[in-house]
Amino acid sequence: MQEQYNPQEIEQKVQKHWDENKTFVVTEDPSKEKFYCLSMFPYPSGRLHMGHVRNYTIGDVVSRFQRLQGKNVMQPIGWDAFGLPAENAAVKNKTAPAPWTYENIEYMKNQLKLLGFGYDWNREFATCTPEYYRWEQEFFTQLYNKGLVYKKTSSVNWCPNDQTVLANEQVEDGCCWRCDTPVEQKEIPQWFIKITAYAQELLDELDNLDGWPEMVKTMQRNWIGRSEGVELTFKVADQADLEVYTTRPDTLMGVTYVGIAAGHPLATQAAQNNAELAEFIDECKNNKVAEAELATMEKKGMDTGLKAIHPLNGREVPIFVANFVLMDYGTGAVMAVPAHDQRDYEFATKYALDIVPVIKPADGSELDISEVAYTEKGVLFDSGDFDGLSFKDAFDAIAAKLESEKKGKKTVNFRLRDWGVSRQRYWGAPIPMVTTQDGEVHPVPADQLPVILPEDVVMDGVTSPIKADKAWAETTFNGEPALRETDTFDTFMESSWYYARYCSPQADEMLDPKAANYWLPVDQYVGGIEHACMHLLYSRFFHKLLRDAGMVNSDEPFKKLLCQGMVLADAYHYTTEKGTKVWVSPTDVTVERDEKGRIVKAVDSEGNDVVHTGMTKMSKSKNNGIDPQEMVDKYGADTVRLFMMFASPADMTLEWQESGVEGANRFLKRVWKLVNEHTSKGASEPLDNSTLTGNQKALRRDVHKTIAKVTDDIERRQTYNTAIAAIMELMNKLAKAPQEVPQDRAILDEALKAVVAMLYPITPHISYELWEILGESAMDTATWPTADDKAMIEDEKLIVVQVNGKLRAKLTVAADASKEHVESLGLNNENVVKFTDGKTIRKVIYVPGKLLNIVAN
Ligand code: ANZ
Repeated sequence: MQEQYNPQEIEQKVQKHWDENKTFVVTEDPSKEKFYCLSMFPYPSGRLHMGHVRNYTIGDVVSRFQRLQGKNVMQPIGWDAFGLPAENAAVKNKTAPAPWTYENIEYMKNQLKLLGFGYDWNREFATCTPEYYRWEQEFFTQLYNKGLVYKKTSSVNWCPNDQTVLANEQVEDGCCWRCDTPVEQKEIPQWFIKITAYAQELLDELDNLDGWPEMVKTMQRNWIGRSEGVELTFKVADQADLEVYTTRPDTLMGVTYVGIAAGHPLATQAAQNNAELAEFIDECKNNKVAEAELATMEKKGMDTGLKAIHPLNGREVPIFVANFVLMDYGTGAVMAVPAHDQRDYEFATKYALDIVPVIKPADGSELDISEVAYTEKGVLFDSGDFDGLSFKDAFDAIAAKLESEKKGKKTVNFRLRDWGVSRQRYWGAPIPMVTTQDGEVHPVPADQLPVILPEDVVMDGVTSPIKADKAWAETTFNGEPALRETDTFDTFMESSWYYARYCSPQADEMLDPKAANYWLPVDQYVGGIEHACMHLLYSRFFHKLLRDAGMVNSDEPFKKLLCQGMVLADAYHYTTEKGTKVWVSPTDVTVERDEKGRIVKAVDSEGNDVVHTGMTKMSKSKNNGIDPQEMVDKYGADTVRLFMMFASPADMTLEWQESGVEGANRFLKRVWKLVNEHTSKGASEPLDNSTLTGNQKALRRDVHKTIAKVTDDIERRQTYNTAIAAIMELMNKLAKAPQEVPQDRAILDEALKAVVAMLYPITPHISYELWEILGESAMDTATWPTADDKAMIEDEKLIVVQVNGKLRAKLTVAADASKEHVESLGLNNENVVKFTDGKTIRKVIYVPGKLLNIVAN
């Protein structure tokens, strides 16, 4: 037995034990209930950061808890290993992305082990290896054969100086990050997967995801953006018909012009003999706008000179190219109703176009469009046969009329676009397609997969090595010369199915359906909210593709989702003479606080006064990241884990405070001390319930109530912080509990075992060690403590007696005492009588087991 808690020694020993015994390696066992717990796998950037530590600690707590519940728990880990940072690092360090990535993986793997996460390391893989991406390549070719993949030209960021495509992150303030040249938009052919074919299902099934945070579901619903509207036709003299999509057919009689996107064929047509218009179109194309900016950006347009004929009243309206109309939404054309749409209103005001109101407020109030459009749904007027109709009735009536005249029909539209998976970068999985000399594209036959990405390359920082090396692309297809696709997949491809590959990571096929169907769906997924849309939607989509390919039999990949909050830390800076801000790491700052804990002075290690800007997300730019490694070295992994789980609810932001870490460390020392003091006195005798005194029973009641609360907090409420608080409270009571007679020791023995077991998911190393010290064996296969219902029953209750709202007496009664009995005891209590004497008792209210309230005057 050891006097001092020595985390480094214990953690090393226990981790070695886990490694050697392969404690967390699992296989399919149909006789056991399975539990698949997954934390989003890391990008191997070099070192773990606190965000990782929080994410992985939560996942590990869930996994270990489920393990003690007797389930067959799989918790895998791997590496999301492709991506742009590796290319940048390779250029900077004059290496290739592959060795940089593999080195980082080795380093971070060791860091994960030092934190004691219970992973099944046999399932580890990195997505940048051909053993992984070959299945993705094969699957892509199958999707192509099913018609779910197509090629289309689409715009990319283009640096005309470097002659290269830029990723969005490489565009800074509209300019190339390398040479500062203004970035242009360039149309190039790219590959798309038809996620839109699954839009309705992706939307509908959100309703079944009870274990997902409402916020994430809402974000996905908005991202998918289903809208119901009408597609209708405007005739254009001597031109093809112009289709528009509207969600407000009720406003049809208020149309005063039609807006088309710069990329619309009609715009191209009109620009042929109109140089000014052609120039304007070019300008629009180069200004890529995010959809969110559409509402606020300056509205610009130009008349095409063409006229559209209104489908119902036959009037001619002008056709404008307008910068707020998107080419790839709806039909790329809008019927503009300036009186009732704000964008149209601003545009019409600017270009002096007519504004014709046709909707008025349903409540009879005055219509006012002198400053802004009236965009509410109301009642129609000046709309001929449709006057007086409400939105819903007008929608149906106008749609029916258009339909009967073959001028339009109801349609559903989605904001969701097909998934563009081509990237013009090197460090990604090659897209397995070839082009023969006749210009035809073909998927690479399965027996020629994988298309391997060469790893031994030299990066010049501009051109992808597989684009620079012409020989790489040369191949044959059916004996004929062909060229390979030199674009690589979006790295979201790899992260869309890794959770499924973990079920059979070595299988000589994409998935072993038996293993996949045993483990899937993931029971608990843990990760950052920043993935609410892209990753979590693409994975849901991929799961449905896998299902439709017969590989899995479930509809959704993740049953429950927990999005952990960000980790924040204090940020400090000073300003140099030249006016630049220098951010100073919080570990280099000494602060003075006032009696309320507010910072009154902060100085860095060089004596500079620094300004405290509050708690912000740990980030490089604010230099306020705390290195987990340093914390583990200083306090041990268990302390870091405990602090992380205790400092705030898992889904809320966590404020990193070293004083809090020290507090967590002190708590573990107290647990260590109490267990050791207890066991140093030798074995305790068995518990004998029948002989316990009132105080002993009360302490046992606390123990079992704590077990019940902690179990519920961890399993159902997922409020790990309150579970830990309850354990801490119990520990305080145990530390004060008398140790005079043998049954005192028997109760403490039971209580300490419960405390150690309940702490195990959170602080597994110290628990492992203390469990042995308590004379038990193998914590990892122990069972979670169960609350004893009988121990929780109170045989006595304390009743507070009030007279006219003031406390006058406290009564101890049997827990099952009747209302009448408690009332009579209360009313006859000496002190109560003093305040009721001579008065009339008006009312007696009894709150069972708690309170007796007497009203007298
Ligand atoms: C006429 C109208 C009148 C509209 C009115 C709105 C209000 P959601 O709900 O997002 O589907 N629209 C259609 N295609 C567009 C495109 N390619 N680029 C920009 N805007 C486009 O939006 C549908 C509405 O957005 C449509 O309904 C159309 O404007 C516009 F008082 O048509 B509306």
